[in-house]
Amino acid sequence: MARTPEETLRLTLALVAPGTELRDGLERILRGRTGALLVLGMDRLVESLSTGGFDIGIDFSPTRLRELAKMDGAIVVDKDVTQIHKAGVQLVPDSAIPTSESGTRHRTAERVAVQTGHPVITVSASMQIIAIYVGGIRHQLEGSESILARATQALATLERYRQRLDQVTITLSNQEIEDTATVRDVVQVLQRQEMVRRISEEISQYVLELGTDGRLVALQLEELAIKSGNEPEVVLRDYAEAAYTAGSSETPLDVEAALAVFSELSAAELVDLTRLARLLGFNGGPEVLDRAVQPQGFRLLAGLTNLPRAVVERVVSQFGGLQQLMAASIEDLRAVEGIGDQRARTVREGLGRFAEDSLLE
Ligand code: 3AT
Ligand code: 3AT
Ligand code: MN
Repeated sequence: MARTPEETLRLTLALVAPGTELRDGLERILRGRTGALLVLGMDRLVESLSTGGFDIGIDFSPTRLRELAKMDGAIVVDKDVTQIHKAGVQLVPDSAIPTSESGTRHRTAERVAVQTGHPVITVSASMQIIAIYVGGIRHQLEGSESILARATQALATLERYRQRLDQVTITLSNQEIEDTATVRDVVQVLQRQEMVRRISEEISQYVLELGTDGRLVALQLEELAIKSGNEPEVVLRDYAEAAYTAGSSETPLDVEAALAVFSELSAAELVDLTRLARLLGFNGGPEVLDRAVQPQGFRLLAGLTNLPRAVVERVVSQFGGLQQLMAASIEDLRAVEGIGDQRARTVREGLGRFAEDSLLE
């Protein structure tokens, strides 16, 4: 399947991240002030746009790249940047392709990127900048300091979002145990999970661009990102029957479809709790937020250690709701396939602990 320009850009950003041979070579060219025009991909089309120059066919290295960049013309490497195929070539892309650049190097780069679909990298001799062209996109590389500054700010935001998510998650768990959960409790968790996910995604992008300069950011991100078992999917599954049971919806929720809609919500829709309630099948005004709902128990069960997914599924379908599950004895639990003495006790004690914790709150 063809990649979108955005996906290709992401991959290219990883290829030129600090710590890579390609970045090393580009930095050398920048310091040498010669400039460069580099095509990342070799095929018949690139061949047909190339005139003059030399067929090289050697392994890629940063110093070789720097030496070849002293010549006029473009350098062609393969898409993984392991081989240098050509140097000193003049590229003649279709002049009908519009370009907003002015210098001949950059006009050529923009056109070749559009025409071939390969990423094209320029090092400007006159402006001392490195740019990546992919499809119609131009992305200027930044120094690690400025990316780190933005990453640090985003991490601080993530930390606040994560704290708030933890709060609303504890609240939901307590209400579920006491059978007093409302639509509001549920959609608040969904909202906070998605806010955490979105800012985490932004930070992953910085980590990719930072390469070896991003190790610390990557560690902090890992620590603050959403815990597995507390994803929107689990919450949606827990309440897939809720609107149906309440008579607000004709059918149970299609969790996959709801997830797809959820991840596409605009920032404005995401802060609107009644919009999120509609996602669960509760249509109407703010009053729907006070409707009582009961979970299936997927999320709380997932929080108990060592239970394989298949066993969680069976337990949930056996009891059909968290309250019934809370009322189940060890014998009841042991009757479920895949649940022996040990697991029955784990589930029983785990749920008991949730109940105690919730009374202590
Ligand atoms: P020098 O001896 O270096 O001046 P050259 O033939 O090696 O000439 P370069 O590739 O170094 O040429 O290009 C130098 C500048 O000439 C770069 C660009 O501003 C201009 N230039 C080259 N080809 C074209 C073109 N087809 N249209 C407009 N300007 C061009
Ligand atoms: P700088 O910012 O000055 O580096 P520019 O976009 O102003 O880039 P120039 O016209 O100054 O570009 O050309 C600089 C060099 O770019 C000249 C030549 O080595 C290379 N170059 C320009 N056009 C082509 C082309 N069509 N194919 C290969 N190399 C080219
Ligand atoms: Mn120039």
